[in-house]
Amino acid sequence: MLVTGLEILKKAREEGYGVGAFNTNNMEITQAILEASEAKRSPVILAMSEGAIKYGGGYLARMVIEAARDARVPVAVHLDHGSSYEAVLRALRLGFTSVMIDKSGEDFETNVAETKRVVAAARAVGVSVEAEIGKLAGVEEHVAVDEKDALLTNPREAQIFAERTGIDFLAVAIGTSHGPYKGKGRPFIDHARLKEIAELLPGMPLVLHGASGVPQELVERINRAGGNLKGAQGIHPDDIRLAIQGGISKINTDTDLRLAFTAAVREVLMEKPEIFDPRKILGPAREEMKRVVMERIELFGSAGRA
Ligand code: TD3
Ligand code: ZN
Repeated sequence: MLVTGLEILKKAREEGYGVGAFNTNNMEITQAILEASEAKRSPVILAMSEGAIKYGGGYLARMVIEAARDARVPVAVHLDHGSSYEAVLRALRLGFTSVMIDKSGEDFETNVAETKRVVAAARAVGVSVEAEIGKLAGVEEHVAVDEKDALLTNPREAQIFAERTGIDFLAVAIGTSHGPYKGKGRPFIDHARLKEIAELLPGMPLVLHGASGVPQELVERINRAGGNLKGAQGIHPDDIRLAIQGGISKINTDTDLRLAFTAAVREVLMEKPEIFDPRKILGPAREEMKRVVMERIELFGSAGRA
């Protein structure tokens, strides 16, 4: 059933578990996410970026929303990293039940003002809003400590931002980054900073972007089957568990599904050179992604919560 993002995340925050927001841009990914969530009796968030909406056209977005309606678990359809008021309005018109406006790259006052406009529009049609404060990308090991501090979310600023904008959930920067290269060894996650933010924003569901685990087993399979993903590294499962305890309710995962898809497709094409039926190539990829989503659901603690 299709529900708002807040309906899913409010309960998650109160009961102390995380819910996965998995990115989709085609039918097989959508099916993998929903089949896994139904199998685990877990609520779930289907995320689409502007790029994904553009790639698939309006009918892909409508298909994703239809699939969410048909699902036997609560599903929110969410705009990921909306870049403008106009992009949010397009998502609202398509029927999304949750939107993110990401003006974290702008100065604080611009971020507040733009986010407020989106909250006003979304509120009018009962849709939940996520916004971001702090910067995710570029938190590399060679960045100096004081620079790092400037990039990560400032707890007091987060509190003021949430009060002034009226958002429903807040994305924070605590050391994660997008994509398969998140740092060397175990990337540092600033749990102390998260604790401060959560204390200043009691009850507010917090969002962790760039949270993929980048399973080494998948990286190795991709590399063995002709890929090249040297040095890929994700967020440690213990850091995900700790972050959920610390107030994170929505955990964004895209890279892990891309890796699962790529591993399966590479292996099928390499091991079965006689096949040419798209279903025989994409079917195994769907199964591999489903397996990854089920694992993530177990890690987040959302199994059985639907
Ligand atoms: O917002 N997203 C998904 C889009 C990022 C492109 O991969 C995330 O925060 C997912 O992060 P991750 O760790 O899966 O790249
Ligand atoms: Zn993100």
